[in-house]
Amino acid sequence: MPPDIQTLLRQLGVNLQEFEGQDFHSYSPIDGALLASLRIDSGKQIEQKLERAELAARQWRQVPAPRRGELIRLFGEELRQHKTQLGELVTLEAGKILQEGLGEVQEMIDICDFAVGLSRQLYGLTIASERPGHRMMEVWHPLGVVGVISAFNFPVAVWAWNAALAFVCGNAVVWKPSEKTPLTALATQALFLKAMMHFNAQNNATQGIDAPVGLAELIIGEREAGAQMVADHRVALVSATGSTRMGRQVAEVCARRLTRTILELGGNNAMIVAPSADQEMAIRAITFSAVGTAGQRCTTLRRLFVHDSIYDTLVPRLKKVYSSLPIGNPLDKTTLVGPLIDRAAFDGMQAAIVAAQKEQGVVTGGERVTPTNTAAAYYVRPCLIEMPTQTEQMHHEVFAPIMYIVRYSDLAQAIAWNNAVPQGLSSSIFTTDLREAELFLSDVGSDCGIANVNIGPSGAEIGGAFGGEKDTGGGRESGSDAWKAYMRRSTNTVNYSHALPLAQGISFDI
Ligand code: UN1
Repeated sequence: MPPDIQTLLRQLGVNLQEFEGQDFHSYSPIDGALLASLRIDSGKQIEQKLERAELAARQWRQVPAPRRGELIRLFGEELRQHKTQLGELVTLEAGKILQEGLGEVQEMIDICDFAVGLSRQLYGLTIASERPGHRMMEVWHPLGVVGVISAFNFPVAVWAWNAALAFVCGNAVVWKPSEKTPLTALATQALFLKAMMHFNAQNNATQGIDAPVGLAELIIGEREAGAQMVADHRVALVSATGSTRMGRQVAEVCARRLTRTILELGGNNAMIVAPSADQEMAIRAITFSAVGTAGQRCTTLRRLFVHDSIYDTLVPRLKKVYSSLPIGNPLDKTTLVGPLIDRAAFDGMQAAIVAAQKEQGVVTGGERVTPTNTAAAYYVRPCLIEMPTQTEQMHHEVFAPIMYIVRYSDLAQAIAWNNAVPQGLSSSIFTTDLREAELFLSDVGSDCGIANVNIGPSGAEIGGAFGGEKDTGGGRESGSDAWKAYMRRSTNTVNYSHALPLAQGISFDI
């Protein structure tokens, strides 16, 4: 039985009637069915949300960081309790297979755990002062309001990577989700508000400071709504995930008002399969990275460089795997490839296939398939395109399951191709040769934010910093020390002596 949207939303704490209207419609990519018709926020409502968020940030920064972590711990609990429902909603609204919908919620839980630990570790430094009787230190303070723009393909996890860190760092968060996935955003917001309620109930007993109204604001709207948020002087950091075109616009506006950004934009991720590779493993990794989420991850494998000596065994085996991929309803347990998000994605894919053919590409797959009751949806057989060399078309990110394959004979050439595209998110090499692996990871190897050995380019864990270089935008989210982007650094010098020595040995006697 497919889950019923009304029931799911109710279980997740969303009263849909509150948000219903005729401004825009949310359709399921599974069968094109209307999921909900919603109101969009007016400019004035967005203004009020930003105002509330600013007031909330001023309050929240007074709460000790480990206590802020407690709120995120409670939110993690809500996610654990509602993992199945939220995962199903992700599948209904974004079309990814259920395992991936659940995996996405698991990423949210993982980042909550990470952020709870982090809330006791927002470490600064002490620095050796050159002056006697002086102490220098570095302290991290909250920024204020953090604006998050997220894309349809990870409709809830991307918000969580940003928001969980931003909250423990003492900020309020205003979220503008993709207009293609408003329901998962409403559900996430409802779960967060529930965690806030539990947090504030604890405070009744301990007389702590409450999680204030406005700490998490959600903007339902289209492009203009995001633009209003990005341009607003109260937003101290904009973290945006989506196309390079969108990111460039965000960067321009933020640069003008000298505001920080974290940009996580297009990827055009490659894998090199070297002669010594474990081919069994490589084939599994290639298939998951290239066709998982129907090729709609920013980390999706899009370019495959196969060594000449193994090309004629590996590529036919890959074609065989591709020919029997289970494509269909993402709620079915046996499905591995769900639908594309919409018709525009399908059209973009078909145009890319034609462009690659003009460049002598030899195409396998890529055609539309229509499982039962899906006439209004867009399912495709994932596509392999064998190219004579790395061509112009391969420099573009096409958000669909197209993988270009090129033969190489010299590793230096393959690494040069890996780096020759405008994007720089993720990359990988399959090899058991230590020299090749280390070269790929070295200063002269992959120029991407993520470089893996014997793992595909997608499916990163939350513990590492996530993001990439060049047209990918340069930002880092999620693990490692990415939290520092959500805080401002203050350098403090304290003089505990009775003299006033100046730095640089300057004497300035009056
Ligand atoms: C994205 O597609 O925007 O590494 C994020 C991965 C996931 C995140 C993808 N953890 O594939």
